[in-house]
Amino acid sequence: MLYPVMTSSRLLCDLSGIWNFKIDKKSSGFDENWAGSVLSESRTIAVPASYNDLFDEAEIRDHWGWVFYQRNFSLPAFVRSSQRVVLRCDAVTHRAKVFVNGKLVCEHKGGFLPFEVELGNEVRDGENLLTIAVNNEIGYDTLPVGRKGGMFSGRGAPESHNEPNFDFFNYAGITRPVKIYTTPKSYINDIALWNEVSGTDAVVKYRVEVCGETDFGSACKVTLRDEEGRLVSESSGIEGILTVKNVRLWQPLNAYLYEVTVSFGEDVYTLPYGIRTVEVRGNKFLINGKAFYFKGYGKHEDTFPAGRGLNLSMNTKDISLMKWQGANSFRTSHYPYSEEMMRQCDREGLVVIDETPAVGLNFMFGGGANFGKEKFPTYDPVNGLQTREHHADVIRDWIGRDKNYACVVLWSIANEPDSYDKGAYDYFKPLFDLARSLDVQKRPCTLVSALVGGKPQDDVSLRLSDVFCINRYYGWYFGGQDLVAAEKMLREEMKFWKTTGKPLLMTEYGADTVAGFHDTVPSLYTEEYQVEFYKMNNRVLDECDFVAGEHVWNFADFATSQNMMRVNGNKKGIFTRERKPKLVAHYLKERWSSIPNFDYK
Ligand code: BDP
Repeated sequence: MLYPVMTSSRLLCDLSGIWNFKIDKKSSGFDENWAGSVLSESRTIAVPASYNDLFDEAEIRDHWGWVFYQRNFSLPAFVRSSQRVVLRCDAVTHRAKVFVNGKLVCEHKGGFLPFEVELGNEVRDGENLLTIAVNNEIGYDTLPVGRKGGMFSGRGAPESHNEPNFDFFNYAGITRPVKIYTTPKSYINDIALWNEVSGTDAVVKYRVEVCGETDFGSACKVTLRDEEGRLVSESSGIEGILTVKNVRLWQPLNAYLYEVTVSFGEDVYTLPYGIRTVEVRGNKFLINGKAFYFKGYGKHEDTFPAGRGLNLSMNTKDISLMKWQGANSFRTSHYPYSEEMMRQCDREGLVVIDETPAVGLNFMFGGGANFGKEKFPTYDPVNGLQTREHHADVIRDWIGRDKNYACVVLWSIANEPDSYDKGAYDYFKPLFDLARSLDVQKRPCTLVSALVGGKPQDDVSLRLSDVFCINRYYGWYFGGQDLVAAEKMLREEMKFWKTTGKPLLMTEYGADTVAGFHDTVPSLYTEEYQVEFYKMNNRVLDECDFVAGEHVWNFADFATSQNMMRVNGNKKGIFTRERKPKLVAHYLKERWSSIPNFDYK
């Protein structure tokens, strides 16, 4: 799906701003047809944002079920008569029903990817009433995975609340902008770009999907311009190649973006495109033919008080901090991030491991989905996960959205699924096949593995992934405060990964650290311990020539559900939630500044 932009043929209108808002306490909003008229007793709310932290009421923060958002819009008559009008929601978490003037125009499941609907006769002259009902319930059939109720359900506590099977707050709402854009009646529906580089030259291949009534192939024209706007190459037809002599490559932290413009009939669409190659060869991860070393973080879209709401200024700040620290990459743990962030990373040269919202696909975690109840295997056909089809749909939409970004170099199909169970191969094999068939750039695929419920030797990732990604907490959950023992265990495990002959990325390792806690000797939760923890782990990683990168957990402290393991959220940040550095931030800055992006190993 194309990111909506304004061009000489398309209008774009961002409906971000102040909307009306009401939580559906009694689940009566649909029966009472709230979408059919102006919401009574509503309050105002910012869009985009998660609603949870915007009001000072536990009832709203912890609400389970539907909430209603509403606003008016009107469209100039000349636009409606001459163009297609499309309503696009960039992300509504987790489920949405969209109504225009009381009529249901579309429904969507999945909280981190865009969806859109063409508006026809539903739009009338003058004011139109737009209502978006949003649901935050998570279950065995949603991504991320959770369940209804909690550990005390059935013992007097209310059943109706979310029990996430993942370690981040279940923020919900209209978390990214809602937009209206227009196109001519015959229009460009999608563009896929990929490239080959040989020597100093490159060819960019393209495929355009068009809809409408014009004479297809011949009416499509494509140009490629350099950053100064000079024409580099042109072609025609819905498929073709663009030749680029003396190519300027997109490089990590040294981005270069060409501009591809497609015109079809009256329609025009322009997108930036970085030319680079990605390849796994032996135990190296190559970008533009050179062995890249990932330095960076697992992150979250998590700020106060917007929750997971698009926060452009914090994204800018985060990129600045990453560069300050000498990092070159991050993973979109544990869901696809906003398109604005992806486009910014393309511009800034940040390398991205792009992840689906498939987190919590694991019934082996102690306090997780099956707490206090009978344990079922994760992939049990009746009582286990019911996410297969949805996971496939998500992969289609996710690669459809992110396929052209140069910054994306690796697809992560899931985070810490139950990858040791015998059902894992049957679950994941079709999803890997699907991702590989959809991506015209043929990027490598992976899943991110924990060490819960099996041995590395039995991990299904060994049979499916091009690159192995592991989350390991030696010196925290494993080995606790005994860094000497933890170091031994990590070194021991690394012996196995060396035998695989493929690159290994440490995608998570970290220790909870409360900013301001100090000691002369390293003790758990202090800033000094976090430094010693990373020094120990990095010492081992540095010994391993097959380790192609280190992503610390986490970039910043973040909000989680409340529980005894979390002191007002997860405190493994290198930065606080407000983005102030902990002691370890300076250690990592020194380390990463002296590690080159290429040929470190
Ligand atoms: C890993 C998860 C991550 C958690 C982290 C932790 O991938 O989401 O936040 O552990 O415990 O298992 O801090």
